[in-house]
Amino acid sequence: MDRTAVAAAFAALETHRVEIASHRVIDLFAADPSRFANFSVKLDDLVYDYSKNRLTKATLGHLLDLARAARLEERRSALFDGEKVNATENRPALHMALRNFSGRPILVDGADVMPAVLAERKKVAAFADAVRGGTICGARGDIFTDIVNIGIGGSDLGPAMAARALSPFGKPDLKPHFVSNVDGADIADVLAGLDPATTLFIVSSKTFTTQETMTNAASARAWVAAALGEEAVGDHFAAVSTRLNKVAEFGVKSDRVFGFWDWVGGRYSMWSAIGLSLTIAIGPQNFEEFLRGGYDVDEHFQRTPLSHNIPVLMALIGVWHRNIWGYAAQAVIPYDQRLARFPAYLQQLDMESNGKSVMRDGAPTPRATGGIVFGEPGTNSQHAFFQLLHQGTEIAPVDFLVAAQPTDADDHHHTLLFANCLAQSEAFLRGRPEKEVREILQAQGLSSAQVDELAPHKVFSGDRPSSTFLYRALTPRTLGRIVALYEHKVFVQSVIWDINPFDQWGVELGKELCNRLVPLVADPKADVSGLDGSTAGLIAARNALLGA
Ligand code: G6Q
Repeated sequence: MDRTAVAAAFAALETHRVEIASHRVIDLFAADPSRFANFSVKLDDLVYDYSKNRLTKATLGHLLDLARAARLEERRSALFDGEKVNATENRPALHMALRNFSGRPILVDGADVMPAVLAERKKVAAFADAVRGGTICGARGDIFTDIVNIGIGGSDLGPAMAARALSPFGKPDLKPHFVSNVDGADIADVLAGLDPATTLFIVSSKTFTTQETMTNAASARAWVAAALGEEAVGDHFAAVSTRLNKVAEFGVKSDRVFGFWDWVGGRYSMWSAIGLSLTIAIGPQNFEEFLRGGYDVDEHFQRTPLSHNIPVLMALIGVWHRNIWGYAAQAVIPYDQRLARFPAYLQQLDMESNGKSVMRDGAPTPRATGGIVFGEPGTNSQHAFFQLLHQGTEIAPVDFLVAAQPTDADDHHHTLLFANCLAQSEAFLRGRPEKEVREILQAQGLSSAQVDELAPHKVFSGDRPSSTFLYRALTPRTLGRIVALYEHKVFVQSVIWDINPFDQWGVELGKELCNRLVPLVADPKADVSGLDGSTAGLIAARNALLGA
């Protein structure tokens, strides 16, 4: 990247900010009756409306200059060409190969990975069909009714989010469950409702060393063995990993082990065999539709001019908000209850990828990188934290996601849901000025003293940014598109900030310190004098509470 050109593009954006600051977005709509058409893009049935953000054609021009200065197109080619874009781990990031329907080869170190990708997908599909059809069953011949995925982070959040999102595409007599936390309450609560004879566990772990997953897998194994006998274990476990030797040590039958590759990052792995639980839940055909949704976006991202390229626009608008306006948070509000886990999924995708303070060459970043992502479904969030979004001192741009029609719910409910979604984005845009508040209060018959007292509390500044994603219905293909749009958005932002979005060294220190603390926590007599005062004090306080 040309850092001087990037700095110049940022400086131009700063200057432009001053020019545009006095324009209210609602006035931009009044001045341009085609604003919605001019500032929205379609990808098949998905509409991305970004017209409610404070930006004009000139803003987009400056943002596109920034993208070019950062050599976005070159970096995008490097990503898709399988270059080792994850330099600190010396590997490419090629999750796009997992959803490549082009028939074109994808090379890693000169070798086409597609034959192996397709073979593994076929194996997953055959296993999923056999479990769904009852030809693969439990040790006592029972048909599986419950699938428990044991995994964490990238080996949990994607499949868990998608299984919930796509539950109408599931089989009523086959329920997916997800256990992730090392807190024993997690697995205990899931197992409490299950019958070992009809439960299949999938241990999902890229490394097959993760503390939480290995601990939960051991507990699940013991639960099966206690109920059905040690010899039954093999019939009740499958595994997904890149470390096939470690899986063999755990005792999973070799024909129930599914692999993927180190060029698939954990948080990008739901497209791989890590999606096994999801594939069993919704069936291989629906899973393929999900993959096709991802592929639609890969094609769109690679072939659409930057000015109409949805992930590029999402990313640049995010940079405009983050770096030029200083907004530190981004809310993601699905008006779609089944996307309840989408904000959590996105938190990992975005914050683990772009929560970095050094650039690719190790130098400190000169400007802010990834912000805080949070969200909950609407309408629930309206009754919780929207107060701050409307009237608080922090401004958090909002992404709304909403379907045109419900997948299988009541139309009247959906009309209300949809109207709520639009009402919120309209309120963020329009606000309610003091003059209007006063008129309303006067019309309600309040005295002028009462109006003076109440009016300031009822003013909404408005002019708060939001974007809306509208899609026909939450189908597997739509979900694939939504996930891939955000993946590429995160990538584009990493290019602008010149950071590596594919590593996650920030999660290592805690793991290391935990390993050191486990024996000190386990043994009340352990010498904790080498620890800081708070950590030692908390261990001692716990020991006291336990009477140890
Ligand atoms: C994701 C991260 C991380 C990872 C988990 C689980 O990008 O690498 O969230 O997915 O730590 O790791 P394993 O799959 O190796 O158990």
